[in-house]
Amino acid sequence: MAMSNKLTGIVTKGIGGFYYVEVADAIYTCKARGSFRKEGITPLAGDRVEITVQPDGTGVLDAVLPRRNQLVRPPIANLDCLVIVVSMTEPAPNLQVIDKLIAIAEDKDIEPVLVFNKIDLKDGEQLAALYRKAGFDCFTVSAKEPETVEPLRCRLQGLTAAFTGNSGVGKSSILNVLEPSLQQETGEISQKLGRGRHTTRSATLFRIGSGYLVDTPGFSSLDMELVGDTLRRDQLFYCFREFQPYFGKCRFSSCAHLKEPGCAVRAAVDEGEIAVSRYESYVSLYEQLKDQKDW
Ligand SMILES: Nc1nc2c(ncn2[C@@H]2O[C@H](COP(=O)(O)OP(=O)(O)OP(=O)(O)O)[C@@H](O)[C@H]2O)c(=O)[nH]1
Ligand SMILES: [Mg+2]
Ligand SMILES: [Zn+2]
Repeated sequence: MAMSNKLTGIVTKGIGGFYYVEVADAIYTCKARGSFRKEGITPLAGDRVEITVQPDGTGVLDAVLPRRNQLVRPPIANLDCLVIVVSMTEPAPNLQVIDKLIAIAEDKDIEPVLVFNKIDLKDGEQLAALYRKAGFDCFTVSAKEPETVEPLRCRLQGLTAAFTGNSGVGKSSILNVLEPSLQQETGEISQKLGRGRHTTRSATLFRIGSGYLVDTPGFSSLDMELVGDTLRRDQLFYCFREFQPYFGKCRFSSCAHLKEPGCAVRAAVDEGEIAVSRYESYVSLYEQLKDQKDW
C-alpha cells in the first residue's frame, strides 16, 4: 500500500492566504481548498486540520476538524486558557476591562487565568486576592524578574493558552521569559497617545513543551467596545462564576440582579461575599448589552 500523504496537524498561523500547519516536528505551508470560501469556512490559528501534502512539499488544507471553542478577537480556536494580563501600572488596571475579558472566556468555556504584571513597580497582591476570592487562578509577576514567572509556567504546561490584555501590559515580555527563543518584539509605551503602540500584530501559536502559547495584539480602551460583541445579555449571569451559588435564590425568578427587591446577588454584595467591583462590572456589561434582543 502506498504511504498516505494525508496528515492531521494544527494551524499555527494564517497570513496572506497561507496557513502554516504543524505536524509532529514539521511545518507545512498550505493553501486552503478552493471550496472553503464558498462554504464560509475560515481556518483559524489553533484549528486542527487535515492536509494533503503535494509532490512539491507544500500542502492543501482539506478540512477543519470540529472546534471546541473559538474567539473572534483575536481569532483563535481550541483554547484551554485565556491568560488575561493586567499591568499594575502604566497602563493602570481597569477592572471593567478585566471582568469583560473574563466574561468572554467563561462564555466560551475557556478557563481564565489572571496575571498581574509589573509588580517590580507596584504590588499586585490586593487585586490578586480579589480575583482569587471570586474563584480564579491568579499570578503576580514581573517580566523583569524571571523567577517570578515560574509558577505561571507550571500552570500553563501542556495547554493551549492565548495571552490577552491592553496594549503595553507586558504580554510579549512575559512570553519571552517563558520561552526566551521566542524573541517576541516588545515596545515602549507611547506617552503621547497614552497607550501602547500595538507592537504585536497577528495571532501566532508557539510550541512550548507539549503545549502552545499565543501572543496577541493588545487593544486600546477604544477597541474594547468591540471586544465581546458575542456576549448575550441573557447569559451574562453565568459568566460571573461567584454569582452561581445564588442561582434561583432571588425573590423573582425573572430577577436580572439590578434593582429588583429580594435579589440574592445584591444581598451577597452587601455581605461582602461578592466584590462590589465585580457586581458593578456585571451591571455595566448588562447595560452595554441592553439593546440586544432576547433570544
Ligand atoms: N518595569 C516593568 N516593565 C515591564 C514589565 N513587563 C513589560 N514591561 C515593559 O512594558 C512595555 C510593554 O511591554 P510589551 O511586552 O511590549 O507589552 P504587550 O502587552 O506585548 O503590548 P502589545 O504588543 O502592544 O499589545 C515594554 O517597555 C516592556 O519593557 C515588567 O514586569 N516590569
Ligand atoms: Mg506584544
Ligand atoms: Zn437577583
